Amino acid sequence: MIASSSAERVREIRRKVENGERLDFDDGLALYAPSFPLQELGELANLVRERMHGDVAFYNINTHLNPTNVCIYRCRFCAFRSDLRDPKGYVMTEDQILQRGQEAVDNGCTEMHIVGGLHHKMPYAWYRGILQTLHAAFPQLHLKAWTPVEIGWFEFLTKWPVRRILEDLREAGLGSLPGGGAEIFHPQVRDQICEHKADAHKWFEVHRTAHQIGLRSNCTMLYGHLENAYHRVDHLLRLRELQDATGGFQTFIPLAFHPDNTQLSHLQKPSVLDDLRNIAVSRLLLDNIPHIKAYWIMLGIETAQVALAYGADDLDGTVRHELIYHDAGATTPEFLSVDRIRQLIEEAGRVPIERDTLYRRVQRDPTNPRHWWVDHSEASAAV
Ligand code: V47
Repeated sequence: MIASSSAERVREIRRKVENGERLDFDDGLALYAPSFPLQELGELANLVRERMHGDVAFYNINTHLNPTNVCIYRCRFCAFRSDLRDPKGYVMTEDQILQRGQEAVDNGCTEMHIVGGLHHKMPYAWYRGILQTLHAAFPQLHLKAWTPVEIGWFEFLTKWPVRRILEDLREAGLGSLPGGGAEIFHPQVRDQICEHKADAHKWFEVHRTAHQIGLRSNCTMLYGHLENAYHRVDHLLRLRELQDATGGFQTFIPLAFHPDNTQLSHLQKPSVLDDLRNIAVSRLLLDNIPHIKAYWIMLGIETAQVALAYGADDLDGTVRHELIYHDAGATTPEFLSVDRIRQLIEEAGRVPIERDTLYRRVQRDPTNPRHWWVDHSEASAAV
């Protein structure tokens, strides 16, 4: 039974969503309150999702590359990082990186997602060289690489401004920026989980600059650790504010915290209900970001499938070589085949559409699926 004031709040939010009005901070807090029925929240988020994308659900064929796990930082939520002298630490050679590029192309990948640690000894030229080597060998593969945490580190190494670094990386082959490193922007939480690394100001400076020079990027929020609803709403509205100014974000990915092997291993993993609530609230608050991604690696396949009815319109991709979540206890498979992803989307009552990193529809040669091209016809333009 919902208290009458809560019921009124639900009605008011429903009215706003149905009329396409923007939700405010207090609405965000109300959406996160357990008294806001999850089913109704999902229904509203689905209304917006269908308004934006109809029945379509996107996926891509992609792979991950983490060139090193050695990192100067010790973020409390991270199970992936290693100390310089720890036997777990690794640095990939150029040959290994090229092999991964070849494997990606052989598997028909359109995208490689590249992030890693801030290695104590590797110069900026090494990070830039990874892009240059891959781009020269596999020019069709979109390189979505480096977060503001790495870019901030490159700033320190080169003493160049952010804009010059991004332009230099783009020249080397950078296609877009992934959404990582955002965690929770509010200093009350950020100072407890990753106090040394790029703060909210730096994170936004990098994405703003990327958008200004014409690069697209993604954005994320790591939830389910020390933050509360206030910090989550604050985080989402900061993203919405930058998007109002630049329009450069393509997709938002809520990331559920996985505690195993981290300094926060005493915490519980967020529940499926919290996962679905986060998907739905982000669809409703981020009215200006086109896509909401249900990252199946992190949510689990079943929850990601349900999320397609709670505001999400994208499942991410086939994904190979993911380490960040698997090191932190994710039990999802290492990889999903295209047939399986399409089946999951169809079972959820949606129409699967393969996209590239920039959400353009991809066509494949049925006799040779490794051969692909972007469909530029107007009828097939991705939303
Ligand atoms: O920034 C690290 C998170 C992020 C853990 O742009 C953890 O398309 C949960 O940003 N439990 C990196 N989360 C991953 C990321 C991403 C993933 C998929 C797609 C895209 C995209 C971006 O992973 C980090 C951090 O927020 N993370 N450790 C952990 N133990």
